[in-house]
Amino acid sequence: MEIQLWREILSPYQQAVDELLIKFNHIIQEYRNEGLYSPIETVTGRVKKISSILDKMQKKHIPMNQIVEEMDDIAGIRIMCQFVEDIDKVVEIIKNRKDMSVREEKDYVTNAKPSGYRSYHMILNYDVHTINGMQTIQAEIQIRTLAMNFWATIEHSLQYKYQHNIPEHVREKLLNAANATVALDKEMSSVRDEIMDAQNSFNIKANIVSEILVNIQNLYKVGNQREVVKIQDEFYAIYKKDDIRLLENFAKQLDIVAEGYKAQSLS
Ligand code: 0O2
Repeated sequence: MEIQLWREILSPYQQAVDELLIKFNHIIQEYRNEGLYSPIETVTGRVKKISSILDKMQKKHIPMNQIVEEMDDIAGIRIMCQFVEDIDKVVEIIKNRKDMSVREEKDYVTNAKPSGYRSYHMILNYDVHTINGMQTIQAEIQIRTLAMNFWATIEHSLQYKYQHNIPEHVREKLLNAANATVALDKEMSSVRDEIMDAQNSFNIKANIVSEILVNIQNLYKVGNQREVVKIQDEFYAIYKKDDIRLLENFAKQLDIVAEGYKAQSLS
């Protein structure tokens, strides 16, 4: 098939991947802006390579005119979570969205594949609006922990190296490694609350500090320079004390000062 035709076929898939990446990254941002722990750690996406599409068409006997209906992973999104529990949360977030409709779910977290592969898969119907109108395409979302992702990435490379015929002794090692990731995920879950607390305090502190710095920066433009330098020194002194409540109080006081200047400039 002509390259130009492939471009036309794949263009809405690229658009879907781009849009979905923005949406999932925005979810991460929203959680962090609120000083909350995000169930999504990172997200990646890709459009399947033409060579991989051709391989799959051959393997599954899919004719060219059926690929939109029958190939569900041309647009692929991978969501990485820190903890197994986060996977359920992400599934719930996706199910509650009006712009993504779930077609199919495969739970390889509860039911690992014989290879040891674990991941939660969702096939979505997703509408893309292009200059040629709206098109509904399928997208595959793989949701997994960082440990599951580590294993799957290595195993995928080995599948490629051995052309899907991994020798028995290597397969055995991979199964042992898969069991180790199950144990690792379990251990991590047992300290989840503590890790989340630490990350929440980190996010809260980072948000307060950035709020304070924006306020100080704005005061430089409108305030008395000497007073602003004094405020800045005060901030450094409080920051060194490493006490979130002191920082919160300081941010509140600074808000009042900033409001005062705003009122002055308006009157
Ligand atoms: P790629 O190169 O990642 O795109 P099939 O699509 O025929 O493989 P099915 O039932 O349609 O099988 O979908 P399934 O089993 O849910 O697998 C879809 C994708 O999940 C695969 O896409 C892989 O990305 C991933 N996956 C499934 N099983 C394994 C596994 O044992 N190891 C690893 N590393 N990944 C797996 P592709 O097209 O096979 O590969």
